[in-house]
Amino acid sequence: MQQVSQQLVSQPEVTATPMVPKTSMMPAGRAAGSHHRNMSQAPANLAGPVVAVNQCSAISSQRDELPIPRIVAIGDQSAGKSTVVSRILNIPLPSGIGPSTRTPLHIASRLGPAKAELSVPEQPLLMAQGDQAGRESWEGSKLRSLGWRRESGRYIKGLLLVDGQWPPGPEVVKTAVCEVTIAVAGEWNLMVDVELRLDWQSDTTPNLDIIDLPGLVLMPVAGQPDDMPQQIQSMVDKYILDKDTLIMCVLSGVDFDRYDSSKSDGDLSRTLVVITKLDFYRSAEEQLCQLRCLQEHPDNLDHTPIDVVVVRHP
Ligand SMILES: Nc1nc2c(ncn2[C@@H]2O[C@H](COP(=O)(O)OP(=O)(O)OP(=O)(O)O)[C@@H](O)[C@H]2O)c(=O)[nH]1
Ligand SMILES: [Mg+2]
Repeated sequence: MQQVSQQLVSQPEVTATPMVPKTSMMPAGRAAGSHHRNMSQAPANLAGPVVAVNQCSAISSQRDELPIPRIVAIGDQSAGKSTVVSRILNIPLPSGIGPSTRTPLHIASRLGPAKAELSVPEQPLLMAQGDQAGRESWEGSKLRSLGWRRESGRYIKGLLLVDGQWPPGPEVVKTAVCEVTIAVAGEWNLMVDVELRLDWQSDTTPNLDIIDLPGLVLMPVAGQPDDMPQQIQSMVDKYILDKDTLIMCVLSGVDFDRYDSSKSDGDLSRTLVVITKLDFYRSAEEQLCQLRCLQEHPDNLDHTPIDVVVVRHP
């Protein structure tokens, strides 16, 4: 997890706040396990790095078996989740005012031969009831008219040009995500728990799973059922349940007061906080003041997230 955090910080447009990463607060005694024999020879201030190097060596032989890091992006609606995910993986994704992400989008980024495919399970695109049950719905046939194919229980759209050239054009992913979102969730404001999967592979892409979720809301808007806020919360709860998943909690810099650690893992031990939109505050002083608000937030007095990073708008 710390490694992921460091990758984020090293993005050109990202700067870190002074908050101390949780992993660096580990007591030296606990870090120096008996199986790290070199520890006794290391100067005290190098203990941490030496342990880390030893641990890396110990696991390097099992490297192929290490699980792919998995990050889920959560936060309030329009906080900037998709924008941050776009920047991490360099994939232009739909974003904008109002509910933009309306289904979970699982991006499976892998190192390998060029491949870019968006897919969705076929079930929501089949007729549910009546004589026609199980047959392709109007939305399914519309998708096929837009270049999607039906294969192995899924609707799939290839996003590379026929010659397989990497990367896909700048609008291609956005367009495909919008097409399939409309097919499974309708034209308007509905959110549905139907996971889209983007297989994204090239010789320059990292091995990483990121899931971009719909944003949390307090109240339903026109066209949404009354329990839309609870439905979205359930989606988030389901995705953050896995103890090996890192939670990237995206906060708008203009809405700190709405931060609530109960929306994430309670003790924040799996949470990385990303703060967006500080550019709304013109002066550096105002921006610092907002950062202090977060650090002084009661929820954070007892718990420290893995890291807090501030992202700059392009
Ligand atoms: N000024 C400014 N605008 C931002 C920043 N980050 C995102 N935005 C804008 O905020 C709007 C919402 O961004 P999204 O990335 O779609 O937000 P989201 O959290 O994914 O939204 P939902 O999927 O609807 O929950 C877009 O118009 C972005 O361009 C930022 O740091 N500064
Ligand atoms: Mg979004």
